[in-house]
Order: sequence, then structure tokens, then C-alpha cells
Amino acid sequence: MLIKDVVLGEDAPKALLLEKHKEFLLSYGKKSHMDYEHKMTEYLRMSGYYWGLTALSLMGDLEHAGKEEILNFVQECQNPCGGISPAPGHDPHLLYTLSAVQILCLYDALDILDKEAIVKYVSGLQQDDGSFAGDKWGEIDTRFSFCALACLSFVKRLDAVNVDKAVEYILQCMNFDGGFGCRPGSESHAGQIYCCLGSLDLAKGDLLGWWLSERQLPSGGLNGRPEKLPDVCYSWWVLASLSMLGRLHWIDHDLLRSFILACQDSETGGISDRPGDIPDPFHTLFGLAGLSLFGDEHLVPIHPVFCLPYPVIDRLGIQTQSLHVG
Ligand code: GRG
Repeated sequence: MLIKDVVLGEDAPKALLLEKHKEFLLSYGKKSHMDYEHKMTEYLRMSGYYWGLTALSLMGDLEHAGKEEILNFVQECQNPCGGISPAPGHDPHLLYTLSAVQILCLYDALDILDKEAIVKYVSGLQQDDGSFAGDKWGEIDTRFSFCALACLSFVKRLDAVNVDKAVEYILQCMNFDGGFGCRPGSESHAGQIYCCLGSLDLAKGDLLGWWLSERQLPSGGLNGRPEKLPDVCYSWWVLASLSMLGRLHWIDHDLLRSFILACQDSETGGISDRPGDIPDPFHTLFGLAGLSLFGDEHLVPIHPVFCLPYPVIDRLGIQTQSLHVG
């Protein structure tokens, strides 16, 4: 099998640059609305806020982000149909509805949205076969099953959908190699496995654990599927899935840590997908989240299904078993 990998440079960072990452994320949030990159990423702004704010809260520094401005933004993004858009003027989608709900959980502010409208929007996207469309345009993906079930868990309304059917559909997406894809018969991919496991909170599976642990490359980084380059974000998709399976120890912690640390930008702060690339909030969150799953003493512990700090989930009193169905 072809093995693709990268080389960690001698001068790559070897310590976790927390203060730099805080600076990076806070300045990212303050980018001018006229900034080209800011404009071009508007279609995923809500998730951008979720990545940045959750990363900040893992570093115990949520209070420096402009809470009021963010809560107003989230409120402005709820549409009359109940769904939430990535930014005002864009179409609502399950991806951004979940990000918005997660942001509100961070701030203990779920009440500022019309929760019943969210429940109506999410449940309206379930199909007869149990799958979920991401929005009114109808794309089906196991990511959206996760978004739907997680949203409903946060607002404590899982009863609003047919959970048995949702499980049935996800199980149809399980492959011979123990992994899961985005639809029945689609290639196993660590991101989709996270979504499927998160949704099902499935029983232990050695085959799946083996497939996931095979994602680690000699550089220490993890890839999302065979023959692909490592990417820091898989430190989350793979580790969170292994954590749900009780097999976190199947990954070499020290090796992965060196890879994540090497992906830090020691000048600007932030973490990138691979050493030497440009950092962004997505990879900063999932790098820190992976380190947190491994119990990094500088970070707040993270919940492997909800991808929010444990204290937030504890405050909400949500049990992962609420997703445990079938
Ligand atoms: C609450 C954390 C959280 C997430 C919400 C949207 C979602 C649920 C999960 C997304 C899971 C996923 C599919 C992650 C993978 C993201 C990614 C790096 C995709 C790139 O895929 P390819 O095929 O790249 O372009 P590779 O790495 O295979 O070359």
C-alpha cells in the first residue's frame, strides 16, 4: 500500500504555544469585514465561530471573545423556518444549526433562540429511510445525522425524530473494514466514523478500532483514510472515535503530540493542517481538542461526542447515553 507522509523539520515547534494561539484566535475574530479572506469564508462563519470559541474555551480564555456581538450574530442567523445560517443572508443548514447551538451552550444561552423552531427544522429534514438531509436542497450524509441528533440532544428533544430509523440508516453505512462512510457503500473516512459513532455511541468494535489506529503515520500525524497525507484535524476525528470505543491508547500519544506541536506557527500562533502550512481556527481547535482528549494538563477536558468542554456538558446535564439507541 502506498504510504504518503510528511517530514517534521528540525526547527518545528516542540512546546505547546498556548498564548500565541489565544492571540491568533482573538485577532482572527477581529478581522475587518472588508478583509478579502473574511468575505470569502462568510459561507461557513458560524462554524468558524464555533471552532475559535471552543478552542479558546479549551484554553480557559472564552471571556476575551466579544460575547454580546456573537450572541447577536447567532440570533440574526436564525431563519423563520427555525434553521440557522452560517451568516445573515445565507441559506440555513444543519451544519450551522449545530454550530450555533454549540456556541450558545458554551455561553449557557440556549434560551435566546426559538428552540421549538429548531426542533421543527431539524425533524423536518429526516427522510423515510431514517437519514437526514443537510437542508432543503436534499444532500444526504451521515454528518447530517450527527448534526441532527446532537442538536436535538442539546435541546433535549430527541423524541422529535425517529431515532430507531436514524440508527438503522447509519448501520447501513458501515463497511466491511469496520469503518463508516457518508452514505451506504461510500468509502470509510475518519470524519464520517466520528459522526456515526457519535450518533450511535456504538458498542465496542475491535475491527473499527484497528482501522482507526492504522491512521497513524511514522511522522505521528493521522490521516483520514489509507494512502492520504496526515492532517491535524484527524487528531480529533480519529481520537474522538477511538475514545468512544475506549481505545484511545491504540494511538502513540507522544508521537501524535510532536506532530501537532510541529504544526504550530510560532510566529503568528495557530495550528495548521501540516507542518509549515498556514494556520487557521479549524485546525487550531482540532489540534487542541486532540491534545485535550489525551489529557493535556494545560487544557480543559473535552467531551468526545459533543466536542465542547466537559464543564459545559456537565452543566447541561446531558448524558451521551441519550444518543445510545436501538
Ligand atoms: C461537532 C466537531 C463537530 C462536528 C460536526 C460536520 C461534522 C459534525 C463533522 C465533519 C466530519 C468530517 C467529514 C471531517 C473531515 C474533514 C476533512 C478534512 C475532509 C477532507 O476530506 P478529503 O477527502 O481529505 O478532501 P483527505 O484527508 O482524505 O485527503
